[in-house]
Amino acid sequence: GRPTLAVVGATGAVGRVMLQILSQHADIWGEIRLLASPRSAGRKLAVRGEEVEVAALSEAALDGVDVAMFDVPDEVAAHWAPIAAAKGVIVVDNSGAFRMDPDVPLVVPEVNPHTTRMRPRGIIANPNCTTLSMIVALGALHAEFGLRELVVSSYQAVSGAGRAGVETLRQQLSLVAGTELGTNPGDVRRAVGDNTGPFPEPVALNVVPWAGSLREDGWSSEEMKVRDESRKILGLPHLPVAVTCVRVPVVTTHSLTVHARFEDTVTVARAREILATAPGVVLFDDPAAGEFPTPADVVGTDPTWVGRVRRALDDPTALELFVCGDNLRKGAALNTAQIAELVAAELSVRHPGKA
Ligand code: 2RA
Repeated sequence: GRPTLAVVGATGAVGRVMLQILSQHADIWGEIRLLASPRSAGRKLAVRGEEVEVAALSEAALDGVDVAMFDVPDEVAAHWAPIAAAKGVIVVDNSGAFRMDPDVPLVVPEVNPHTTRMRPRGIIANPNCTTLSMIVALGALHAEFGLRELVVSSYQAVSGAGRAGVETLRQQLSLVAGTELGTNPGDVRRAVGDNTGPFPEPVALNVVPWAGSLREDGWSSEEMKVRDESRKILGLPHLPVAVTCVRVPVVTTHSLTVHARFEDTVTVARAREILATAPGVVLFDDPAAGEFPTPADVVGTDPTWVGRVRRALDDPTALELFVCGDNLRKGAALNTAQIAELVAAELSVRHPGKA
């Protein structure tokens, strides 16, 4: 029969979007099993138009599974992905636990699909949502122009921090709506109180220059991920990357400003042609007509949207871009689903009788 899929972490922010995507894409899977922590077991979720009961993740729950998509905290993935792989399950993992492991490919199907098969541990990693929100557009430009340096700033949506991030923003917005807060230092903080959820500062009526945990020399874990993952995906281990990650009061869809320097002189005309034709990218760039992507319009869509394409004023080898991508779709669930679909196609070629 067709391959059996397990969705591990089915009840989370990404898991929910995953179930929608599985209901919208070609129906290539046999059984789809929904797994989560024991706390969520017994709940029923809709996938492919049917209610499926969530089971607790256990070794037995992985019996007979061909491919498992994991969207769980790093430590849960670090423990369970190798257990699943030892049972012959091919794991597509969206945690940070394996992304930089040299024996685990970090796959973006539009950019490096060939690496999917290079998986000695039986584990394939899905990149972080911030990297994914820009990398399809950058991969297309790199293939043509040869990337030499990247300078980026992110404008990250609160759902990147999961359902708790979304609940925190909504609650804070309800506390500040209709007030004149935002006019005196600290007034938003006092109104919001200790309720900053997964963020170090209030995110309503604010921007917070922080995502993730503290790393060496003042860098955040999110900034290190953008640098390390971009280098690995593009196959440019020494690419200079300067990055600042910032949280903004947007529910879903990460945005980035990008300064990309290339090997040689670039033209906006050629860059626009590449972006307009690259699979997975939409060029939406006509400032005279007021057209550029914004997260409020991009949310819920699949592609990476690119606007504000300009040549750097002081460097004819560099481009400036504004990029938006839905962090729960291409940034997480969609890319994971695309990888799993590549694996399923590979399995059906290997076992034609089974497919
Ligand atoms: C965030 N990228 O937006 C992170 C987590 N996946 O918080």
